[in-house]
Amino acid sequence: MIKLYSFGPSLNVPEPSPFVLKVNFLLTVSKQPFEVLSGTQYLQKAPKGKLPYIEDGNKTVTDSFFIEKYLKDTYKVDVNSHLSTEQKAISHLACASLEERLYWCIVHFRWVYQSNWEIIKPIFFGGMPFPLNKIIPKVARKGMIKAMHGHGIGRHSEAEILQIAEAQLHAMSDLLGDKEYFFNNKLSLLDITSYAMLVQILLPTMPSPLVNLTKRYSNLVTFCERMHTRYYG
Ligand SMILES: N[C@@H](CCC(=O)N[C@@H](CS)C(=O)NCC(=O)O)C(=O)O
Repeated sequence: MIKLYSFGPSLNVPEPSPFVLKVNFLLTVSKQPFEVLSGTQYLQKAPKGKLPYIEDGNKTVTDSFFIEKYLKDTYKVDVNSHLSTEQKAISHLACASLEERLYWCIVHFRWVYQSNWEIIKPIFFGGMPFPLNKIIPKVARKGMIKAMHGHGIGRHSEAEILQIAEAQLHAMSDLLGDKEYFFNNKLSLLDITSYAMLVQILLPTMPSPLVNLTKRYSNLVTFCERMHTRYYG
């Protein structure tokens, strides 16, 4: 059976990592038997130092991109099989854009935005014994801020990060329109990736300018609620 290594439900979402949630979603809809192993200890064991990764027998696959490819190659799990060549190309570019841009806006409003950091700190690190519960959050936050600087998002002001988020949400909203799914009235990877991102903004009780901005796109809010009820209700 496939083992999926994850953080585990928190912040009112099935998974606080959009990448883990994407893989969980893919495995769920593929009806592939799988087991979820949750906990931050798996981050230390992760071959690339990030979650998700999966184990399937003696095979280990890391990164949601390679896991998606592995599931397609090995188990013929292909949620994009109903897409035209052009739709596949749009889907690929849109998913990559959400994962490389919108994701980092979400990270900013979790790890840098002070009032939300105060919320996530006890949730993510509160279970650690003293003095680790004092040291690890500081180290983790510093590491995240360094990663954000390396990526580039960390060099922008909050107002600029919101402009980046707005461009992403606007494009997503225009592409979805009043449809139920992005393409052909049927679930595809872009729906899964979009849901996995949007739910991180809309479901946790962590107010921020990013939440207010996202709520202005009513079709995205409805989409996220519908996907959540249908697949994780
Ligand atoms: N490209 C990777 C991204 C995975 C990723 O960024 N995971 C984050 C959680 S959302 C992580 O494990 N971060 C831990 C760290 O950077 O120390 C994928 O698609 O799986």
